Amino acid sequence: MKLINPYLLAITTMFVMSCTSKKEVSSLKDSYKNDFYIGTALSADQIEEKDAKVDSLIRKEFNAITSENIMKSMFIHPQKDKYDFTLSDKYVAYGEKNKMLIHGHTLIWHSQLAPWMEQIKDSTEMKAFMKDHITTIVSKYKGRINSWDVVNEALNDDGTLRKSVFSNTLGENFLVDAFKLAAAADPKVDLYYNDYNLEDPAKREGAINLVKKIKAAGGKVDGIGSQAHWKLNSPSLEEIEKTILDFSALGVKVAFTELDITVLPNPWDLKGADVNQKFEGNPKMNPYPEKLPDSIQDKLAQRYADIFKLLLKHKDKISRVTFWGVYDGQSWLNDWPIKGRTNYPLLFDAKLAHKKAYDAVLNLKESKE
Ligand code: 9MR
Repeated sequence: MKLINPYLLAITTMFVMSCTSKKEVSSLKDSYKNDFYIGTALSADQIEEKDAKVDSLIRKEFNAITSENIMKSMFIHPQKDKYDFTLSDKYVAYGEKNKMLIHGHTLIWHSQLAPWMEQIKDSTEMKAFMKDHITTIVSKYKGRINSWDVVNEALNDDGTLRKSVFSNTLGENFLVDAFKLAAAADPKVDLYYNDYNLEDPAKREGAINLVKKIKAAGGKVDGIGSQAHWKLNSPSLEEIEKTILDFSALGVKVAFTELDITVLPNPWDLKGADVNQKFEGNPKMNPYPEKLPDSIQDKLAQRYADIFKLLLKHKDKISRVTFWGVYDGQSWLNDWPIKGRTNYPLLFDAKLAHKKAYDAVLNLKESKE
């Protein structure tokens, strides 16, 4: 009988152990630490660390955070002479405690405005509002927040300026004013324009023109955020790549700021994230209420792998990739465009377990390192 070589056995055991421990310590943020920040949007409960399991997942996997809702105008500035910084203070403290990149979302957006803001009638009132709102919030967190979405979703899908209380009172100049005010309040913070469907050529062109105009008028724009609310088969990798190249050619950073991938049918073929679109439900529109079939799970994993492969190719141009939520159960896509569905757009499932898509994103790195 042949004896087992003890030397060989020790080497093999060490090898197996090192592979296992590597898998155990792997995380998104560590695997991508030399490429770009990996972020997540945080809900109010997550900022307040209400669920210890979710909290340890956030701290393990992500090194950048965005406030999903709590810094929007209606929450942070509910009345003309009243700000409420209770949750935003906790949010910034959370990011500092965990040494994360802290992103502020968002200063000027037509949606989730406090009712009193909707009543602003003319340019004088609007200028006064913007000066107070932007200066107060940005100065308060000066040196503590790393980057801001200064203006969110100013464009229509055809690339023209969206009608809003801002454009109605100030025209396109509201963007120039917003970027100037933010830079004056914190000259070192990174300032972003953020929008969805930017991979569509017409809207992309609109964003490029907007950023050029803001810069030409003396505004500082450091980056463009493509929200990246995407589908299994669109936008194409070609359009995503063009977007990265076109934006970085403007001399700004490119961030993917609200990444998620819907797997549910959409009869209206909606793209992006216009929050004004709401539709009544239909059971046929909710085909996977219990479990995502393996075939779709595989497609989702492949889609994420394809996307991250492309992002890695252009890592020198990309500052941050942020998922819009930590796990599937909390995603806004369970309630949009139809309320009460079960969607599977992120890398962690409703029970916080890794999905195939998570492994696909990590494997891109581990096969190389
Ligand atoms: O995820 C957010 C959801 O909880 C809110 O109900 C919704 C309200 O407008 O906003 C969602 O986040 C949006 C983000 O702030 C801007 N881009 C589109 C996002 C999805 O609607």
